[in-house]
Amino acid sequence: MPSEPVEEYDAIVIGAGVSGMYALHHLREMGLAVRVYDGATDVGGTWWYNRYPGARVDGPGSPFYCYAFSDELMKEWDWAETQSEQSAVLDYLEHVADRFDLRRDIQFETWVEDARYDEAEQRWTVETSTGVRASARFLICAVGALSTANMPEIPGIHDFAGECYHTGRWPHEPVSFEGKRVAVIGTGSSGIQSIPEIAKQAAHLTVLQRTPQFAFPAGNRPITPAEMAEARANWDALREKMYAHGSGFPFDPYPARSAFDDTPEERRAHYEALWQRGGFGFFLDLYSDIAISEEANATLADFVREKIREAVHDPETARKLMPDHFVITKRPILHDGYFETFNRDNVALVDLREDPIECFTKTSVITASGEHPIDMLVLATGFDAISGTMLRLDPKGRGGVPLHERWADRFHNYLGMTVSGFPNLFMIHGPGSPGVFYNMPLGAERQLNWIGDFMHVLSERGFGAVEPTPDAEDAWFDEVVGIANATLFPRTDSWWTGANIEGKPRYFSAYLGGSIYYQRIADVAGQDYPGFRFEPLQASGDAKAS
Ligand code: N01
Repeated sequence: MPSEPVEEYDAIVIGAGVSGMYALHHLREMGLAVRVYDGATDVGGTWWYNRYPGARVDGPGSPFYCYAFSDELMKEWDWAETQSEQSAVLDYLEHVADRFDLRRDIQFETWVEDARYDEAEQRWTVETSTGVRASARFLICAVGALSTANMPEIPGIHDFAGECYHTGRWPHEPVSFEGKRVAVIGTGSSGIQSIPEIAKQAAHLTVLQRTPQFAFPAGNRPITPAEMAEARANWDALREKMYAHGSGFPFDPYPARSAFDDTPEERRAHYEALWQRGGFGFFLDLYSDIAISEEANATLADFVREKIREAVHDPETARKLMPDHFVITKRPILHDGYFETFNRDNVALVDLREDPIECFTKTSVITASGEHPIDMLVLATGFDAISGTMLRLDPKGRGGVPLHERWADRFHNYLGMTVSGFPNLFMIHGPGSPGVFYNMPLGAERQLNWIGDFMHVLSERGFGAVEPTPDAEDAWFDEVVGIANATLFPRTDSWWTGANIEGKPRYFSAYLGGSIYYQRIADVAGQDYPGFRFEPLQASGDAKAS
């Protein structure tokens, strides 16, 4: 069969989620020919896939979990709640796609199955699941930091004959729990958001918990019209605040006070006030040493453990729910009635540390203590995060070397966006960037603005290819790890450290410096891009360049 002709673009974007949508808009505004591929049927990425019951923004939330590039967009969109439901975020993203006419350059239901760099042409060629082949000078990987589902390999799990859903691959058709015996594996954000909702409907719910979690009141509430009007009226100043704050949200600067600057009574009162207020602001108004000092951390951990003890009636269940890691060193979770759910008669908790899963049968899960008959299994088991989807794509760089070889020991990168041996490839929210530690729509915008400027410089100066030097990557690694190692974060097993995926390089791969990162990349541009190696445009690449 003759192969499809190769479509030619300036840039190919993989992924039509929050980052890919802005990549398309921004690069198209620059006058580039751009094509986006996505496996889903519409825009939204993570918000298209994660439709499990209870799915909501579990970060600082609306109205500032949004794009900041368009004043009109900010001013015309109404957010209903501080912790927007998944469907509300998806509505917003669909509106963005309509408003900026994005869909005409996106090919949906199309997986990029292979991406290869051609050194002579200085271009990337992609092969897709629909047979379309395309080539472009630049490859933008907007593949998502939390998009490759972690499917646990437990003996017999494939024999289980009941319904089985991963929270990150939730069906688009309604799922009914009525009258069913359901088991949920996993008590991260997805588990803790969905468990109270499933418990309300199911005949019986068994929660299979490997690691107990610290969770904080979501404090979700309606956003009043007056609040929306105020946000719009002050948008310029709020956007400046978003740019300045380490989280990318318009908060006041982090407090500079140590937990031990207060008396135990004052400290408790401070925690109690934050607890009553709820929401992600809890973590932004904490003491400055909570993530640095074991002793400071213990003051908050003890406070939350006390709250769990108060919420859960059965002391034995409360004991099993007691987390023992440093608080906030696994992704902090916002909950709405999670701990109280264990007071229901139809909910049972299995502590897998004491009572591990042995296997699944057609109709049950068997743990060391016995058999639990179930009709449905919900896998809230998370993702091969941050690097996993880049590795699933596994682009082939210079000499045909696949990324998985380059990343065998660690996720070599410079500025969290580029990889040596992979010229003209840019990652959004990849390892080495703040990614999940920052307001992700704003972070994507800031990275893509930087990338757009860089592309412009390359074409102005007649360069055909650019990539970082291995030395620059090593120095960046030292910087990323150096910042993380000054905190307690790397000392806890989490998806941040890669500990949830067997065989994955174990280290804290996100840039923890918040807005310092954006200053760092601006400085690199201001100093004319130290750490990069440039290659003149080849004659053969010239013919296809825009
Ligand atoms: O995944 P997780 P998630 N046997 O990795 C357990 C974002 N998010 O989907 O802790 C038994 O946090 C695992 O146990 P352990 C948010 O950033 C955003 O919940 O590894 N258990 C853990 O309890 C979040 O942090 C939103 O010991 C197994 C759970 O499964 C990130 O996504 C909503 C197991 C996985 O928790 C990931 O959250 C939801 C096994 N074999 C999520 N394997 C919104 O903003 C794993 N576990 C809307």
